[in-house]
Amino acid sequence: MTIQDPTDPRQYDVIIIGAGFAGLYALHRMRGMGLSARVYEAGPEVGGVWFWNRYPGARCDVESLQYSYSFSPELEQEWVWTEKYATQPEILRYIRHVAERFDLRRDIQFNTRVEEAVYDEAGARWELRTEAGERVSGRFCVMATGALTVPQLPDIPGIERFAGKIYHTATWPHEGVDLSGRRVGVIGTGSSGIQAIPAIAKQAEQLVVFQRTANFSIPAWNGPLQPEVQQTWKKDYREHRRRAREVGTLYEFSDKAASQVGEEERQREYERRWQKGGVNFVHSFNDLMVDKQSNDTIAEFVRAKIRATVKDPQVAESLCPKDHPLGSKRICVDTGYYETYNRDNVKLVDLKKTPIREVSASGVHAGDVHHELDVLVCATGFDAVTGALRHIDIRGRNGQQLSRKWAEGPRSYLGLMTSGFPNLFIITGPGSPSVLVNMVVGIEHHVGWICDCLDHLRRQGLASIEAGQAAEDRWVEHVNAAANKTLFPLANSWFLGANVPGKPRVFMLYAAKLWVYRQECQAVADKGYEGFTLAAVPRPALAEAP
Ligand code: NA7
Repeated sequence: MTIQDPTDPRQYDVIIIGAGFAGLYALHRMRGMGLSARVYEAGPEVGGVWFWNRYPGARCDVESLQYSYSFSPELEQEWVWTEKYATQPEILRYIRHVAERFDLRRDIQFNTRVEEAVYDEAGARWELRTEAGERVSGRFCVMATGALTVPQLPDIPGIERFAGKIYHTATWPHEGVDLSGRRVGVIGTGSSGIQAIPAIAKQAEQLVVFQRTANFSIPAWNGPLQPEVQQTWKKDYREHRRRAREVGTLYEFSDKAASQVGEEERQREYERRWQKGGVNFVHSFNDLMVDKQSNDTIAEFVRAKIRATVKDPQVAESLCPKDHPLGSKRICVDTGYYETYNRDNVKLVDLKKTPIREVSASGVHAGDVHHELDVLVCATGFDAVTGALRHIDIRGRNGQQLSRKWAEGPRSYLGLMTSGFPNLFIITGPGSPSVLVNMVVGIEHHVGWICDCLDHLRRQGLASIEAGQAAEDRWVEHVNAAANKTLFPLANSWFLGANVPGKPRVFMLYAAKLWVYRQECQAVADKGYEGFTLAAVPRPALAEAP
């Protein structure tokens, strides 16, 4: 028996917002539990961030064999990845394949942006309103809205006067952009800029890069994924997945501290890791994210690589990051990024020395120089982690607005729920490891926890769960304490909301090891959802398990 009201087809057990990796898996699992679930997706297709981010060079910086669902052994065996790091089109093909294979589309409503979600206390339901005015309701609401979904445009004087085309990397035109013969400016040198710049440099007549903060980037050494490598990995997939659940991504973690080995051993290890490439570099030693002096040694290694690669010493010096520890901003992974600055058609503008004064119809004025441009590419990032939630008017008990509650920074319990907002779950939201680990692993964990929780409510004849205030306060302190043990707070990063003017500066992620976090979540569940308030509201219990 389902509790869906047969007289009103728009009443569901669960409403899921977003049809990216998180929303699709939540739908699959909840449908499997016999719940009526409906997904609302603003875009016209599945994929979330992988649907929108189509800029030249866009690819994942987690290896493709790991950046995929683990819930179906058949799926992981049948899907064949072509490169070590998958491109955006390949990841989107994979997500589409998952939607078809598990027949998910029939429960997804596309082109539907949810504008408002209000908790009706009397009925114990979430009432949602879409942009088009449609109203739907669900006993539970799952925010699968993603951490990097609200693009951040730069607030530069005069930008609206620019006569050429302006593109943001996160909303790149689906038909592509022909940049040949064009004078292109790129603002931003985070992961997106660092991936896009080498690709744009090959197409454009001239490329001017406007850099506010130099970033650390590690070579990907990307290439075709050899069939024998893939087959060997797939033979052991269960074990790889089991270990990934403990650590997020199967990097090679070191049990040595950089501070405890000699200079020669440090350099040897850094060089070995550099030659392997990718984010794994950050794990060369186990104290790099907690000991500034140790971090200085790896940061200097990368600066030496930049100086050895970039021919113009002044340009090389501008490209050397000096104002934040390596890894305290999201480390970048590139293909030929620093080499790109040796091309004749590429110029770097160091905004620390020559800030942008204004944008005019014909280009960008930085310092005393006017750079004539036909196209401006903003690789300026996102209103990250909380952005998508801030853009929906979410109101909980007593009409409390989530954006008001989080005005001084997000507050959650386990990163999964927030007090005053019963039956509202957030996937990979603030207060959880979120973007600090492989997102697919984090998503599968959260969806699994939420499904176990719904199952518990159903078995106990309960219908409502809400984070307790005291438990939430303790969790927020715990998350802050974990961050303060690391070097993360030393950078002006989007992890802290520092890239969005007016956003409170709070480290939004839980920086503990993934296995610690998973154990903490499990312990709470094992103790009957300790710290949460569970209630049997006067409504029928959830549908019985099939
Ligand atoms: P990021 O990492 O937030 O990078 C944005 C870049 O844009 C960064 O270099 C910013 O400099 C720069 N920026 C932002 N606003 C301005 C203005 N007004 N003027 C000049 N430069 C500016 O976003 P990405 O899209 O590259 O990457 C996001 C994540 O997506 C990535 O980490 C992966 O996980 C996938 P700043 O450093 O703030 O000085």
